[in-house]
Amino acid sequence: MKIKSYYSRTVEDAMARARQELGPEAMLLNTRKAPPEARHLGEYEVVFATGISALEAVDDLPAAPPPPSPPAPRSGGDVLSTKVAELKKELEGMRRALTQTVLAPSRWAGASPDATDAYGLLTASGIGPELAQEIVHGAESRAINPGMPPAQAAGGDAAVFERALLQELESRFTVQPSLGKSESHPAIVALVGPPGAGKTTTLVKLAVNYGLAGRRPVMLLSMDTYRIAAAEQLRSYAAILGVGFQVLETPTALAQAIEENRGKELIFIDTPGLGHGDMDHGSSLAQFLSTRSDIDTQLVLPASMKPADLSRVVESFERFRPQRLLFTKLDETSSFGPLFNEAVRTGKPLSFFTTGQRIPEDLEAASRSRLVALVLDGHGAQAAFAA
Ligand SMILES: Nc1nc2c(ncn2[C@@H]2O[C@H](COP(=O)(O)OP(=O)(O)O)[C@@H](O)[C@H]2O)c(=O)[nH]1
Ligand SMILES: [Mg+2]
Repeated sequence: MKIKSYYSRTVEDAMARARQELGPEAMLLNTRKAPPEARHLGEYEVVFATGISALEAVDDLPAAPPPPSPPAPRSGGDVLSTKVAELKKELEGMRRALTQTVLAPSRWAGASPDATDAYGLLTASGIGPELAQEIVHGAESRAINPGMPPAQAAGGDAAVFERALLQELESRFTVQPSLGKSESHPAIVALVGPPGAGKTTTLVKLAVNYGLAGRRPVMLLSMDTYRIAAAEQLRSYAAILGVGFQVLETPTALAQAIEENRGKELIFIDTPGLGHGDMDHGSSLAQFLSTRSDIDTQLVLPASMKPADLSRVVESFERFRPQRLLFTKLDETSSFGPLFNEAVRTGKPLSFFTTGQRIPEDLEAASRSRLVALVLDGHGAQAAFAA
């Protein structure tokens, strides 16, 4: 067996060189930041082993009984089994000596046990493997502060790494918990999204917390004439709250209602929930909202949605040109990675989170530290919602 290190500016580059030279049989043992004494060779080091293919099973053997040996001349068998035992020992010792071992992408390891744990935590929360690796690399770079003693620089200090990880996660997305375009008065907010996402209830929560609570005059407009009686839900809330309410059938009527209510401070527009099959029904509204630069269109998405569905829904609502993402039902999931993935992938700021059915209480301004805490401790956060 032969062990060889490759150094380069990026892990990918070092891996590519190793694979080119050693071929596909070589086994990746370790990926890490190059130690300071080898840093001049490249920022990252990847370690490969070759010539172990016949012994791959050895990896799992220490606890298992040895397989029955085929009938062979006794002396030859002894030599072979001694050799195998020696190699097994060597391999096991090497594995322990390495701080981490990479055997499969799902068990990717960083430069330190902290990095490996972080990767496991991020992927377990639903963050995509590639993004999780990028984040851990980013955190490792942050943790290596040239002004620090080498022990900390090598990532030995768990607290340093943890802080770096939090900073790295927070740097990956933005939040903008506000309503309306800054240049527009009144503030006009339209909520769009799939059926049942929580648009109508969220709109009422926002109207109470950001309108009524601050004595700002509010108008509620509903374009939700797609389902029978859908607008009635909002009409009854408007009556309870004592705020103006109108149902509009067409974008032209909506534009006119906005003009008539210029004296208000906040105008909320509720829209029909459009599923995959009914996007055509929303095309004139999409056309209208995507071209009105004074309207702040926010895409409402349930945090509990499956990752693949989430991405598909985000794509299909692009025609509305939503500027921000508003996540609902955070109380219904314990993995917040998919939400994080979308925030990173789209680059759209997060505006608000809703955390339950209570109106108006279960609403939060989106915050970066909050989402990062949720990603890292989903189940703990669940208990907090339930409280
Ligand atoms: N658990 C939970 N349920 C919510 C939340 N927000 C809305 N809902 C519920 O989701 C359902 C659909 O809400 P609705 O506002 O009518 O969705 P819309 O079709 O997008 O307008 C209702 O039963 C709401 O009470 C939330 O944050 N958590
Ligand atoms: Mg609704």
